[in-house]
Amino acid sequence: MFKKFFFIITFIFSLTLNTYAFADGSIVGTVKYDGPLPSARLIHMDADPICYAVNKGNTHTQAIVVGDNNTLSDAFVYIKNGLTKTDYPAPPQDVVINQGGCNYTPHIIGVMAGQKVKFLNPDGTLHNVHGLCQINPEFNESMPDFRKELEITFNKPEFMFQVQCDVHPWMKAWIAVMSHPFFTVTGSDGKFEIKNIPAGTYTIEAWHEKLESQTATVTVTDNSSQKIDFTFSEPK
Ligand SMILES: [Cu+2]
Repeated sequence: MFKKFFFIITFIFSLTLNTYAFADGSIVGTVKYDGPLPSARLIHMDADPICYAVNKGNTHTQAIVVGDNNTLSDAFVYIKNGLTKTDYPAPPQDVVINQGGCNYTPHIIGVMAGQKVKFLNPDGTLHNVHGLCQINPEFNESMPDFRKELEITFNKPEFMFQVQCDVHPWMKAWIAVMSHPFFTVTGSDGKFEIKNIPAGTYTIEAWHEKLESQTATVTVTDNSSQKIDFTFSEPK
């Protein structure tokens, strides 16, 4: 009886140890911008009375958005090279881009090939979702006020293409269609974390639409959290 109990305990302990020993690593860090800030650009929302009403007037935008301590928003951080596995399945969740307020939110997304992207149109005005893809088929879909959702699936990996609204020329978003799940976009705190990375040596890139990309090489080991910070300074 005791022997059997001892065996079970040893077995459970070894399972726990194995799970721990083979847990994947992660990469964390902060993205900053220390260059000159372009002046805020006026968006003429009054080109469309509905956009103007939702925003309660005209708005301003900045091509480069920084938070406290120069932390950079909308940087796309991802594994560029080094993965050995290639068959990562697309997650079942949709990635949503909201056109509310006549702006795309979020401004930049990553999605896996085969994963669905859903464009929402809550304002009751006309939009036109024009994807300037080159590897995936280019698309140009009208979304009149009554068309509240548009679903598009990109089947081939394609790094960064622009989506624009031909009705409201200030509306621009960016999409990266990825072959793997190791990517993220920074918020206003500039922080990023990419989890569940198998042990290996990788090239990590931080991409921003207006700034020269930054890369770093990092070796991820099991159970480790590697830290990399990126600082942008050069406009493209
Ligand atoms: Cu629009």
